[in-house]
Amino acid sequence: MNNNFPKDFIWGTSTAAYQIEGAVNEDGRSKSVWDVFCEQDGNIIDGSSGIVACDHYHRVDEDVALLKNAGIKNYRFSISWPRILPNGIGKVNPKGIKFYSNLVDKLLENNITPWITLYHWDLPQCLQQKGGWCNREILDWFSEYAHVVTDALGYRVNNWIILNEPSVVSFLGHGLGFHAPGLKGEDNYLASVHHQNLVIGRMYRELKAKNANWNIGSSYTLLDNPADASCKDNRASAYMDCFWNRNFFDPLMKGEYPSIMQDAFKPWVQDGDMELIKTDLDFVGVQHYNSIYAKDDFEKGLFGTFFGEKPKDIPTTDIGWGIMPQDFYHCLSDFNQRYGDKIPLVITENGCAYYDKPDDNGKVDDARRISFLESYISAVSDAINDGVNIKGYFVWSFMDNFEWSEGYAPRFGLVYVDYDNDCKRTPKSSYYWYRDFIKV
Ligand code: GCO
Repeated sequence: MNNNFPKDFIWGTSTAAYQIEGAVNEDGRSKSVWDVFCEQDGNIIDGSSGIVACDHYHRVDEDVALLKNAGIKNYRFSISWPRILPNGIGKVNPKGIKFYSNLVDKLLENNITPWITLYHWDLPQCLQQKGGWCNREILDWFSEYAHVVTDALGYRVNNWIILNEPSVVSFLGHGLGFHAPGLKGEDNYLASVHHQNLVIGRMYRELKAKNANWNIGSSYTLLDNPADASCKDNRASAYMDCFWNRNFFDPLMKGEYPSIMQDAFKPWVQDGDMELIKTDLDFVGVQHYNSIYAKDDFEKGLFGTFFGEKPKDIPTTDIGWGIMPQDFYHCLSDFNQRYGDKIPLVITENGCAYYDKPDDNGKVDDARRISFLESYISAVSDAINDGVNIKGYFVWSFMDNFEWSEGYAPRFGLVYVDYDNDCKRTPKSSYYWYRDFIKV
């Protein structure tokens, strides 16, 4: 496959703190909601947690060298809030700052541009005890945290992602209870959506006022609009579309919640909120893996809506997620039609999970990942050719890691991690393929 993308197209890879760092009890870090969620029986399929993860906390030099050897020029990672502010707010932990400061220095020394996600799901547990995302005070807590991080790193870092996938935090974490903090119900769902939307609007303005040169966005899921997919259940499809896409993009781009959700959100919306949320971010980060189908389910679902079955004839990755690059293309062009092309998109995550392991010669030949990436990157190229304003693409993930409730079985990495052998790293075939593909 030839790389016909513009010369200034941004190619990168992504990770997240809790999924790779480990060292959860070291250097003054306090517990996050994910530590606590993992401790509770039955929440994580294999009973695992991020206690060790990829041990990245102790292997920064090795991991930066791996990035460099793949010619990766942009690396997206997240900051662990409980490492920086173990009490959620208040006293700053200098050892937490030092860890990320050193990582940033190492990246820059190797000509790798950092893209920092301020929040990738690991809320300090002490703030959860005060209501977490359901408490409107989180706007102030988040602001304090974001200023501590940007004060410490902002003179060397230009690219900021405020939140990662608020849809997952709300739907899986506050609506259905499948992710931390394990809350359920419509009220928790609605409060967490609205407060995350407000945090994005407020932090964009505050950080931009601090440094107008920063490139500031936020990352969202972008899933195929299920009402257009083969799903026949239109009521449930319309709600699913709201849960994954419209409850976030409509307020951000149009300053209003989708009409079918407006009454439900009313109790949480105060004067001026929608004006604060409607924001011209510098870029919208979009992340895509799978298409989601919907069905009516008034017992298990939220607003009577639960996951439906995907059609049987769809090819899948090893974890059963559909391989549907045409749906990715459709999402991107649909986004353009709904919201226009004024704000550039950056694909801040896309990737696939396969179980490939080292063969007898120690080689991890993940040919299926290469063909997955080729087909999805082609979809990005087609979307650009059809006028969608896309500036970059980041593979999820740089290395295999802790896949939340699914534990360690799903392997999304370009680099294999041998969890039974001191987290030894082995670049897979896709690592070398990506290196050659993005070479300028
Ligand atoms: C997400 C997160 C990542 C996941 C990845 C694969 O989108 O869920 O940003 O942390 O690991 O998406 O599921």
